[in-house]
Amino acid sequence: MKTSVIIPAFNEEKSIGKVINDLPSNIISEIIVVDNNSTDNTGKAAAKSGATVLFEGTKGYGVACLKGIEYLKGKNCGIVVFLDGDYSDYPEEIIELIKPIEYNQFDFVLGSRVLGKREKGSLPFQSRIGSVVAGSLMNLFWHIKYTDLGPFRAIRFDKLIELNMKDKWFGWTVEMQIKAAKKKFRILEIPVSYRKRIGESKVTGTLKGTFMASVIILKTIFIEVIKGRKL
Ligand SMILES: Nc1nc2c(ncn2[C@@H]2O[C@H](COP(=O)(O)OP(=O)(O)OP(=O)(O)O)[C@@H](O)[C@H]2O)c(=O)[nH]1
Ligand SMILES: [Mg+2]
Repeated sequence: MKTSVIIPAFNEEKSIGKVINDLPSNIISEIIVVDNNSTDNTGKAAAKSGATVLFEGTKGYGVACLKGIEYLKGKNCGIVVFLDGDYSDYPEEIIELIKPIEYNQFDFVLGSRVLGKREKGSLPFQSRIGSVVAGSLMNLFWHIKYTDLGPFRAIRFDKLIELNMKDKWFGWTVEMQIKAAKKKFRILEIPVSYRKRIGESKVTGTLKGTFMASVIILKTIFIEVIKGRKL
């Protein structure tokens, strides 16, 4: 199946090239970096490493992901993989993420940092707590067991379109997980490794980022609850 990668990135000039270079080029059709109005040279660095660079002026993790999805429409994409641009994930592990979809055993494969090997201090306490709280709520409302809200994930492109993703910020990951559960997709969690990011933290490494992300994630969960258990 044709596999494309979408990397939302904001000010990741130091790491983006490494992320791109560690993705195994033999199994990937296209790497799309969505430069979300960076004030550094993220776009240039990504293009230099061979990625397709899209520019998105409106800030937001989900906005950037949606831009990548729009770009892939009509391009015969089979699997899309999402990945962060800070080099915390191990891009070479993409092989394990896409295999279960290639074999048509699963529709959505989520990389769990909680189940995987982590460098000490790479996954902040607040991220762990956030995953446990969000995971418990999802289990309560939709009877699905997730251990993490990690960014590294693979999904069949046609299934992703079915989800009609909307979130523009950091509710993006949890929205995908809830909607996939509601639609009864074949979902698999596999362990992925995680290390400390390169460059400056913007979300869970900062107080403001953690607060904002927590509010948005909880809001996303409750919106889906209000919408009812079925889509
Ligand atoms: N599109 C977009 N991406 C963003 C924005 N802010 C952060 N990101 C990206 O989202 C990803 C996650 O941000 P990080 O700062 O690594 O947040 P984190 O992983 O919670 O925290 P760390 O532990 O510091 O890695 C990175 O790839 C960032 O480039 C934004 O406003 N727009
Ligand atoms: Mg990070």
